[in-house]
Amino acid sequence: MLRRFIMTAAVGAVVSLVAGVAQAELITFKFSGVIDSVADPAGIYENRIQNGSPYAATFVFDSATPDGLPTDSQRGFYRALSSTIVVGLVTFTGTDDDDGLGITDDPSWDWLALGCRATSSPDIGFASLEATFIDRTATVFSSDALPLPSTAPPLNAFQQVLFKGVSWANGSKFAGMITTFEVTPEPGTLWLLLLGVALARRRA
Ligand SMILES: [Ca+2]
Ligand SMILES: [Ca+2]
Repeated sequence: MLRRFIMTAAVGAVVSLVAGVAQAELITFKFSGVIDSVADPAGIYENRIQNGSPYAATFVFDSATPDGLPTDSQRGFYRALSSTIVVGLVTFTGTDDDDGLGITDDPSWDWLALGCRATSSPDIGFASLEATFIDRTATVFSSDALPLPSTAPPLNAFQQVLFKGVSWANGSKFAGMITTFEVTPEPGTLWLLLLGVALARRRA
């Protein structure tokens, strides 16, 4: 009897914990591809970013982050908790409040952008980086809410996608196609959810 009570209390605690986590879940936006255009007259990238370099980006959000444009129902902006983009042999790390996701849901097009101002390692100065996803059928989004893992569209729902970066000091820049795009819960959050399911099943 006591054991059953303890198990019930434990399951209740985990379910409460999972419910709390679900309300403020960490989610990641990831995209990747290959650089196919580099303009670097001063040679600051040397051989670290060049045609054919792969890149991979990760932006982390709190799913409960508020819309920074609350009075505009067709546009939203959601600040990221962190952003990291590895391009070739250079790691760019987002630095400030401009890091985030912009979304447009209006009659003429639906549009998603993930961008950041970033420092670089090895140090080649600050850069602005941005990925844009455009749907000219205006059907992939039905609101300006932050897309969650359950509602995020697949990459092929967009007709026009592009990733680009510009270095501030000298205008050196690069761009490339986007070949993967996914929105997922953070692994830690997923583990808690699975634990909750396992305990609930055991209880039943
Ligand atoms: Ca808005
Ligand atoms: Ca729309």
